[in-house]
Order: sequence, then C-alpha cells, then structure tokens
Amino acid sequence: MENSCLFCRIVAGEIPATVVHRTATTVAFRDIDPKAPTHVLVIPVAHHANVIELATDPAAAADVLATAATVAEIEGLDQGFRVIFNTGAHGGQEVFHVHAHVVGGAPLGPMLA
Ligand code: D5M
Repeated sequence: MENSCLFCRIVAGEIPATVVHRTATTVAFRDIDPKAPTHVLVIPVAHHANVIELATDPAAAADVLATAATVAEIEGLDQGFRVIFNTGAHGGQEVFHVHAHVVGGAPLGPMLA
C-alpha cells in the first residue's frame, strides 16, 4: 500500500468507489468518468505503477486479466469489449497504479478516442 496512491487508497477503502467485483488480489470498480455504457477499471491489490511493472508479477497479471473476463461476464458484454492499459505519457496514463480499462456495452468503433 502506498499512501499517496489514489488506487491503493481505493483498495484500502479510504476512498469510495463503486466496486463491481473483488478477489483476494484484484478490485474492479466503475470509472468515475465513463467513456462507454460499461467502463470498469480492474487493478491488482499489489501496487505496480504500470503494465511493464505488472508483467514482472505474472500471477498478478493473470489475476487482473481473469477479473477483466469476470467483469465482462457480470456486465453482459457478450457482443464484445476492449481491455486497455494506458501506459506512460504517450499512452495518456494519469493514475500510476496499473489498471485495465474494461469498456463495452455499445459498438466502440475502430479506436477508443
Ligand atoms: O485512466 C485513469 C482513469 O481513472 C480515468 O479514466 C479516470 C479514473 N479515475 C480517476 N479517479 C477515479 C476515482 N476516484 N474513481 C474511479 N475512477 C477514477 P488512465 O488510464 O490513467 O488515463
């Protein structure tokens, strides 16, 4: 837990979030500024700054992907969805606790703007 990290504080329950699903190692909660009918963020409980760091912890990476799949099932995204890891400045990353955006619920077009 990093006290200065927004998403670590959501994991700890210090900042409210609308939690969709939780496991021992992951938390899935609704994005505060949704870009699609379903827009859920999946994070590992363990702090990793970005997907490059997450890749050094294969168990956590697998758990994040498994939770993303569970979220898609819970949200009924049977027509498809996207899983996005914004990374670094060019990737538009704003929160430096790795998170998978699970977006869907409508046709998304060729790219997510
Ligand atoms: O995306 C960071 C995402 O985090 C962005 O879509 C808004 C979302 N966000 C920021 N604060 C909160 C809280 N408190 N609850 C839920 N969602 C939040 P990035 O990929 O880093 O650009």
